[in-house]
Parts: sequence; structure tokens; C-alpha cells
Amino acid sequence: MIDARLSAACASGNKSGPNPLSRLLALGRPLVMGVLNVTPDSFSDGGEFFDPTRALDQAGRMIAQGADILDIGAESTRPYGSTVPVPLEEEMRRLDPVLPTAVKLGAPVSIDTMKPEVAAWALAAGASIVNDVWGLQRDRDMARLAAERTVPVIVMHNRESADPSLDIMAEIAKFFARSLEIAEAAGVAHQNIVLDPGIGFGKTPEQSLIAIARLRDLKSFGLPLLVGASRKRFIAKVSPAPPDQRLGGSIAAHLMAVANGASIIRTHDVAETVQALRIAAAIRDLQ
Ligand code: HH2
Repeated sequence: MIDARLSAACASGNKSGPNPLSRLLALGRPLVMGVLNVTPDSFSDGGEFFDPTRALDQAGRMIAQGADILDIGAESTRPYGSTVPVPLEEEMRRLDPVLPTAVKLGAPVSIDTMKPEVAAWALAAGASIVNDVWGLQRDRDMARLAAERTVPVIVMHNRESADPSLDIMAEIAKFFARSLEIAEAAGVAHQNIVLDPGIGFGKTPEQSLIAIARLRDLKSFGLPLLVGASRKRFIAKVSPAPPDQRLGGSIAAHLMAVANGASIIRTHDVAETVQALRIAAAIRDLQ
């Protein structure tokens, strides 16, 4: 069943087309990835864009505000533990009225899913980047799919639970080394991989802060780094606020991430993030 779906999606893919992410990265400025959660239960905006019309309005708005990439997901990835798994068919049912139309807006679309079948469907529908919050380690078909379709894949660090005793940077580096082995064995081209420390995933708030503070350690992999700190709980540990009031903390974290080597910022708040990044760059250029 899985193989049949993957083969069908792979057969329909364009293997030789240009990689939109490499083109964007070559611009030499931080890229902004706008988050579109077509879910009833995402941690910060659950239900807001569950309706397809509202989701597509938001997709258009984010592009108008300067998003370089749209990251579309239909299952909450639950950075904070509780799990309500979404069946495959339901995930695709949510995406179907949104993703193929969002692709037509012109910005590259990344599919945020843990399921290779959903990723295969999304790629066949026009998505061009796979975002795997389990870093190719939960389901090996994800690496196979990325290899066969020659698409960029975001490899995010994750753990089932946080362990405060860990040296989190060593743990992330070990996890990435394993993901890269899996990717290489499947035939994923090294240059098609983006690494993401997975802010808020299987980490204490302090470990999320450390991952941003020491992001530069991960540059040794020689790959672009993505950071998604948007509205996450570690912000509230430093400066208490509910998810919809964490914009200041999100921007501060993202500016620090860029200063420490991030090439892509994943955010719910595109306009404010684009403005912050432009101002930071303008000041830096004058130093
Ligand atoms: N964070 C979330 C989901 N996907 N993907 C990557 N690569 N990096 C992240 O930091 C990341 C991610 C969690 O945020 P959100 O999508 O808003 O929440 P939910 O998973 O509850 O829908």
C-alpha cells in the first residue's frame, strides 16, 4: 500500500527541475518560512486556519507579507507532548482543499508531516520541500521518498521526552549524524538537506535557549540551518505570556538565531519577522 502510493507519486514527479530552496538560499539573506496549520488543535493557532478558505487567505497574506516559503501541515506535531494522532486519510482530507491551491500562489510549499504517504501526496500536488519533524528517523520511507524525488528535506531534531541531564548540543549533533547516515544510505543528496535543532521538541526550555545560543556549533555539518522558535513555550519560561502574546520573544529568538547562523526562520508572524530581519540586516551592514 505504502509502496504503491510512493511509486505513483514518484513516477509523477519532475526529477530534473531546479531546486527552489537552493535558489532562495543563494539570495544570501535569511529566508522566512510562513507556518500554515490546517488543524483544529495546533498549540498556538489551532482552529484559526482549519477552514480551507481561511487557510488560503492566510497563505496569500503571508506571501504578500514577504514569506519565501509556505510550510503547510495538517497534523499538530505536538511540541509539548500530548498526542492525538491524525489518521492518514484525515490528514490528506484536510490538505486537499488547501495545498494544491496554495502551490499556485507561487511560493515554494513545504509539507510538514510525519507520514511519507502524505509527503508523497503533497509532492505530487506541487509541494517541493519535505519537512520531517522526526529527522528521517521515524519512518525510513521518508528518506527514500526525498531521494527519489530529489527534493530538499528538513531534518529536525526530536526526542520522545526531554532529559535535563543531556548535553543538548552533543545530543542534537549525534541525532543529525544518524539522520545523515540514513539520508546517505537512501541516496538523498547532501546539498538537499536542511538541519533544524527542533526548538521546543524533546527539550527543556533551557535546552531550547541553548540550542539557539550555540546554534553555530551545528555549522560544522556544512548545511543550511532552520530555526522555528515562533510562539514556543520556552519564551514563556523567561517572560510569561500565552502563545498569542509571544511575538516579542519569537522575534528576539529569531534575530539571535540568524546572528548565530540560521538561514531559514519558521514563523507564524511573517510581516513582523520580515520587518525585524530587514532592520537587523540594515544595521549590521553599517557595522
Ligand atoms: N515546529 C512545529 C511544527 N513543525 N517543523 C520544523 N522544521 N521546525 C519546527 O520548529 C517546527 C516544525 C510546531 O509549531 P506549529 O506548527 O505551530 O504547531 P503544531 O505542531 O502544534 O501545529
